[in-house]
Amino acid sequence: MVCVLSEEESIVVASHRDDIDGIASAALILKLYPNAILIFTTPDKIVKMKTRFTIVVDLPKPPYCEICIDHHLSNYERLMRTGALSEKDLIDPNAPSAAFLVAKYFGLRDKISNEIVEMANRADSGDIDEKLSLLDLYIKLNASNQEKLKWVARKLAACGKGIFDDAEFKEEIRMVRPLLELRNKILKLVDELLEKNVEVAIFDCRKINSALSRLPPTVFTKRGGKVAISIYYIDSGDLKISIRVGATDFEANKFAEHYGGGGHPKAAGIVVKNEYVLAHLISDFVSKLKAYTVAYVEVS
Ligand SMILES: [Mn+2]
Repeated sequence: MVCVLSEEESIVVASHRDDIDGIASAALILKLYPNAILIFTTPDKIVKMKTRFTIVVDLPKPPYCEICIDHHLSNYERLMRTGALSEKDLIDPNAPSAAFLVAKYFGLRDKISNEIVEMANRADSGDIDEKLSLLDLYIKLNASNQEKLKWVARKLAACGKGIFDDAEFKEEIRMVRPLLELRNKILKLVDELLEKNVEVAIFDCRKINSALSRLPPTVFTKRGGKVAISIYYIDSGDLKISIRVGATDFEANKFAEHYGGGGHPKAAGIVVKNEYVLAHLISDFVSKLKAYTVAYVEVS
């Protein structure tokens, strides 16, 4: 599928702000439309936005959107259910990444585009080496900084995997290096819990850098754990709970909705106003999953 948009000046693109796939998808669009207006955001925010988007990538389709390109099953199911899927959209839950679909949609086959897609595919499948980890952490650390995210998307569009040899990029990621150690520690911790047959984990991430706060439950459920949550602070100073679900029928969104949060069955989030609500929420969570072996872990 090759699609060429005409009026480049008015192209507004939204992409996922938190990971390599989102930034890689934006980078591919920049290769075609260097003057596109980029907005990096989150799944919960995009669906409430009233902006007219030309292209929305790696995110659920918002109300005013010409083309949505995504690989999340939850987005696909929602669009099928609401009848909001259009002929211009490309939603393939079997695709290895959203960037893969962007390249396919626009017929991008040059060397740099292929490298960008490969990086996104590896990142989304969890096949991450040290270099990709640094890029991922850099993105997470700058998740609320639009300018930094645009900068890295442009770098990626210009250099492909050559970004890792770029002097400016190397300088930028120096501050990320210390986090790499913590990241490896978290991966080891998760494996140890799974070896001990822990099925449900509560990760208290209040003491670690917020760039890594959602990593423990994500990896835990990807590697065989049933359900996991992490507790951490967000920019507003409020507490946030992220819920991730593996191979079990516990529904993250149902649980989250009860506390004013939301999401989909496999991933949801809740903003908690105080410690009292947090205590209640955790005891409720544990009692709903009492059939499993539950562990509480303070990550530091
Ligand atoms: Mn993705």
